[in-house]
This record gives sequence, structure tokens and C-alpha cells, in this order.
Amino acid sequence: MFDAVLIANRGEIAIRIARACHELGVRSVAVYSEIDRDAPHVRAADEAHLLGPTPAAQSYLAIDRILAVAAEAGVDAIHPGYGFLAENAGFARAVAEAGLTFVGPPPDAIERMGDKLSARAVALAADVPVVPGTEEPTGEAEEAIRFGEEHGYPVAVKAMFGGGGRGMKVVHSSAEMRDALEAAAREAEAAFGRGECYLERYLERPRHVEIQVLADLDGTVIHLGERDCSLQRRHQKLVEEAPAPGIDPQLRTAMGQAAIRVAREMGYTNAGTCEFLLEPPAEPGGDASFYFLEMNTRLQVEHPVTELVTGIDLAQEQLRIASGEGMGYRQEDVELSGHAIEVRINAEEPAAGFVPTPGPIGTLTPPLGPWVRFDTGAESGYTVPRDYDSMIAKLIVWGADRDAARARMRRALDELVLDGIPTTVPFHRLAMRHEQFAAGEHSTASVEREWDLSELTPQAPAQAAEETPAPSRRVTVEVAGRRLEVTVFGELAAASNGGATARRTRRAGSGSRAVTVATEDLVAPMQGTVVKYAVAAGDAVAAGDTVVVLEAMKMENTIAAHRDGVVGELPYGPGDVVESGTVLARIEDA
Ligand code: MV4
Repeated sequence: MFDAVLIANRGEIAIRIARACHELGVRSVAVYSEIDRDAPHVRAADEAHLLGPTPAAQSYLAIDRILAVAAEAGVDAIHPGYGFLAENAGFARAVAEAGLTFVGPPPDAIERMGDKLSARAVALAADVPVVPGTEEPTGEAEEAIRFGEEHGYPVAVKAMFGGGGRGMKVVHSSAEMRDALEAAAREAEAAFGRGECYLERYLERPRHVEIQVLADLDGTVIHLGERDCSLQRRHQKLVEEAPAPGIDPQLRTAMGQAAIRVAREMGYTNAGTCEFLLEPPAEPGGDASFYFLEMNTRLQVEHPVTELVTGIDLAQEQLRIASGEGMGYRQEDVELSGHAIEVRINAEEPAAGFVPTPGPIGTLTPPLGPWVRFDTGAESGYTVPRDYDSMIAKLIVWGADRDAARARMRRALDELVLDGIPTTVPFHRLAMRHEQFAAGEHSTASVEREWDLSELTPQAPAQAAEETPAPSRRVTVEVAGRRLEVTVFGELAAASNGGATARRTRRAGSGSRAVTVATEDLVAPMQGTVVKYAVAAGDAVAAGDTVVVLEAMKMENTIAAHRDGVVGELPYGPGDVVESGTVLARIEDA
């Protein structure tokens, strides 16, 4: 196993990975941007290093900075989490070139799945069904129109380097084709820098079902069943569950084997997810059809529902696989039990088109109780920054069956306290009661085209955030004799700028200032009984002079002045018992 892992991410997933590291006895190294200095993920790891300014391009996407911190911190591996650099083949290569292990698949696999046409080619080579469509980038409009007439409308025009649904256009007739091709190419060029598109028959009301796979370095590939992520809005998933409603063991095995073949076909390693579209049976009692869409080469946001129904810790398995220790499971060890549901709690107003609502959280009290999990990078008093995505937390529950899980989710949502900013919680309360969701008959079209969200009322908006930037000051300190340049923030920085409770006391050498951040208060270092004061009010003392004699555990301890100055009023006398931390004297400026 690795000695140390750098977690190149923030928020809940950084904390999730730090927890896996702790449980495996691996030192965890967090990174952060300037706005995340005080974020919970920074405290979750054994150590934390500043990457740079708040914009992701200068922090969580800054490959050179991340590699520099990795070298400084002496880690063996880098875990990218999801988003940011997780599916960046160039980053995976740079990590390897730096002599470190990328906790994820080989760069070539990331690249082959990043190009959606090459992903389709891999699936076809692995004998896995794909939606009927084209194998080459679309050229002339005439060719696309012939495709539409041959396969029937609607037709999906998709960007080769898109993904997550961006850059997709739906065409309903030959007359619309020319404009759609142009628009799709233009948008894809703007969004991904590559305009090439391809065509597929468009399925009207599919379910989104994805298979989790784990692949070891020795070629072993297993699947951990499926997740249904159909409840989404504009390609943003809102609710995920495992297993998928209505999937029988035969279909699960067929899809699982298909996902395994895709992974094997390209020498995949580590955790990955094959996305499929599932079309309901053409006639009642018939078979559902599944089609491979794309493969996500990372740990996914919704991985906890798989963890809860399999008992397998995916983050730990990723580390075991990447380290070469080998995964701890074979296919026959994987058993599904019960039902898990996850809801994404975002800083968004569902009553106003899900507009982002970043800002300061007031109170955050997670729900507790049996089979409830709350993964978050936030806490009471935390401000959701507008600089990254809007997810605040994931609430995940397990129940013996789907109805029990749904009831538990409703209970947990009622228990949750999260105030200060609007969130998606009211949407989830509605979803958990919605008869279509209750019946497991929802699809990717439900939220946008079928559900009535008009009963949701706008939540109280965020209070205006305090705009005063936290004060900071660079100081030089010595820690165990080692000189360190540190930056102090908040109260300490304000105080050392001449606040009431601290004074700059010395100048050391030339150039940088050595600052002692000391208050006037001389405090008792332990609980004890005052034997006597060695000084009287108004006496001048130098740092190191005895001020008080304190008896503790049958020993006399002399408490010395911590600074030069004049002794103020003495609050205690012989025989008084004082607690640790009590102010024994104030030593004021002379
Ligand atoms: C489709 C489709 C219907 N037919 N392809 C959107 C996300 C991207 N991964 C592929 N997507 C879709 N591709 C064909 N041929 C419908 C979607 C789709 C979708 C897929 C998964 C989850 C949510 C979705 C929401 C709308 C459309």
C-alpha cells in the first residue's frame, strides 16, 4: 500500500478519499485554493498545502502546482476524485512521468473514452450493443439526411468530444438536419475545441442505467451491479439509486458482462462506470433493450449507493488496485443486498429553474440514525463559494427494499437542518413522494417534461455575504527551532496588526519581522492552588521573572512572566484554587 496520497480535489469527495486513506493507514495530503483555506476538506487530511488563487485554473486544475506540492509532500500517488483533472489523460501522463501513481485507469483508456466515437468502436469490438448510429464523424448534411430517412426520426446529433449530454441536438425531420448539424458543430467547437459530430437514433424516454466495474492490474474485471440515475434535469443528476427498479438478475448479468467486455477490450484498470440507455420493452412482457453510451473513467458522485448495496468500499478498492496490492473481491463475492438511494443537495433554487444560490450556510445539522450517510464538504457557518460546482452534500440511505429506503429518505430529509441558502431539499421531498418515482416509472424526461414543480415555493434567499476579505499577514516563526515563513489569517492577523490583545514585541535581524503573538494575560498552565504571588500590582517585570507559585499535584510550579511589562491587579490570593487557563495576572505594556 502507498505511504502517502495527494488528493487533487476539494469538498465532499476529498473528504471521502481522506477517510479511505485513514482507514488504510495511508498519509493523506489535501490541497486547497485561497478561498478554501478554511474548508472542511483541508482539515480532513493529515496535512494540507495551498495550490494558488481561487479560480480552478490556478488551483485545482493547475497541473504544475499539484505536481510541485506532491513532490514537496513526498507522496507516492495522486487521487483525482471526480471533475477537475479526473478524466484528463494529460494529467494522468504527467503524474506517471513525475514517478507517481495515478489512482485511476491508464491514460490511453481515458483518451479512448473521451472520444465518444472511439468509445462506440470499443463497445462494438467488444460485442456490446450501441444505439444504431454512425461510425465516422458526420460530413455532408445529405449524408445525415439519408441516415434519418433510413433509421427514422428523431435523430440525435452528438459531439464527438462532448459527454454528459452537452452538445447534443435532437432532430425531428430532414428539414431540421442542416441547421442542427451546424449548431451542434458550432457549440461543440466553442465548448470542447473540437466540432466533429456523429449521429444516433434518438430514444425518446430512456432510463439511464450505469454499471460499476472494478479492474485489477492483473486483468481481473468484475462488476458491482447497476445504478439508476434517470432522475435528472438538464443532464445534472438529482437522485440515484441501486439497484435499478425493474432490472431482473438476467438483465443485470447481461449488462454487467457487457461492461466487463468493454473494460477488457481496452485494458482498463481501476474503477469505472459504463453508462447505458435502457429502453422499456416494446410490448408489455417483452424484453428491455440496453445500449452502451459512454464510459466514465473515474469514481462517480453516486458511488455510495453501490457501496451501500454491496458493502464494498470503492475508494479503498481504488487505492488497493492502484498500489498493486490487488482488489479484495472476486465476482462471486459480490452480492447485492437491499436498496440505496442518494439525493444531491445543491445550492440551487428548484422553484426558480434550479438557479445556483451560493452563499453562507447558517446551521447545518446532518440527519442521523440507522442506515443514513451524509457526505459533505460543508458545515455550519460555511460559505458555498460561487467559484466551483453547487453541490453541498449527498444524503444517502439504505433500506431493506425500495419502499423502506424511500421512507427512510423522507425521514432523513425531515431531520436535516440546512438553512441560510436555498437548496434542492424541497425538490427531493417532492420527488420522494411523487407517484411516478414511487412506482419506479420515471425516466430521463420526467423532471423536465412530466413533473409539476409549481407547488415548490422559493426559499428565503441568502443573506448578503460579508464582502470584507479576511486579513492576512506574513510572519516568521520558529517551530522546534526550524525557521518557517507562515501566513496568519483572521483574528491573529488583525491582532498582530495592532489589535487590542496582541503586540508586536521584537524585531529580529533585518528584513522579515519576527512576531510574537502574545496577549497581556498570563494564564495558569494547569489546575492548582495559588501558593503566593512573587510580585505586587504595579511592579515592573521582565519576561522570565517568577510571577506566581502554583501548587499542583503536590508540586510547586513557578509561573513566569511571558513578556516584559508592568503587573496589573492581582485577582487571586494564597489558597485560591484556579482552573487551567485562568488568567493569573495581566502584564501590561510599561
Ligand atoms: C441519448 C439519448 C437518447 N438517444 N442518445 C445525454 C447524456 C449523454 N451521456 C447521452 N445522453 C443521451 N443520449 C440517444 N441516442 C438521451 C440522452 C439523455 C440522457 C442520457 C442519460 C441521462 C440523462 C439524459 C437526459 C437527457 C437525454
